[in-house]
Amino acid sequence: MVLTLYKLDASPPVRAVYMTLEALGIENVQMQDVNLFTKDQLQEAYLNLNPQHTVPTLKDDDFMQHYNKTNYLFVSHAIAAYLVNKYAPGHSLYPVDPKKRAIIDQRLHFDSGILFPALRGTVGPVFFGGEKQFRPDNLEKLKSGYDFLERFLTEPWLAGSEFTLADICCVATVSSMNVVLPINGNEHRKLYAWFKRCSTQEIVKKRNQPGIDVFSEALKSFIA
Ligand SMILES: N[C@@H](CCC(=O)N[C@@H](CS)C(=O)NCC(=O)O)C(=O)O
Repeated sequence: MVLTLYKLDASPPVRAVYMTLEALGIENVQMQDVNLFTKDQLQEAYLNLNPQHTVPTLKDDDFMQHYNKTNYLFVSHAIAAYLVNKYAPGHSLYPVDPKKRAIIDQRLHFDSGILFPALRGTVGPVFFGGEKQFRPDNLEKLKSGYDFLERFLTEPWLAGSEFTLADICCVATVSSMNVVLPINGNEHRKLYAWFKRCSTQEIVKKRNQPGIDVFSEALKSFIA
């Protein structure tokens, strides 16, 4: 198995893949930095790997052949699911039971379609557009994401009684949102408790927190 992960430590979707790799005990991964601030992702060589020019991108030499005979997979949720399916089928992070998996998939699509775009839309103008403040309408979208999560959380974890890919992918995003708009425990009680619960998980401490620290420092330097 030869895996290469194209990454940027501050990126929430990259951190979701880091946590998945850690949870599955996959260690043999070559790491390749992609500097979004110098627009490395728009270089032709990278576009050949990932026409959507995002991180993370996973190159798996054992993966099916695609365009240009390059082996790649992009979008963190697809990568996380692939890693479990390929290297630890049946793992509790992404169970095969259709009903359990359906709830996890719903949360993954929620992160992909609602939560992460809200975060990206909020920090993008600051990181890449020279703005010094978050726009109020974008902060409203973050709050709306918190409202949804508060209602999803009827059990300890986002997709039920077990920690799954739903928690991994959403906590990667929420931990960055929390830097921008701290979760208020009075207003979002269950979300606050879930976030604390996630933060005590070893994989979150080890593979998410360092990137959060980078994200947080970078954001401060752009806002200041
Ligand atoms: N839905 C994608 C989002 C990936 C994404 O937007 N990543 C950002 C960094 S956090 C990126 O690569 N931006 C550069 C670009 O879009 O050109 C995923 O889950 O992988």
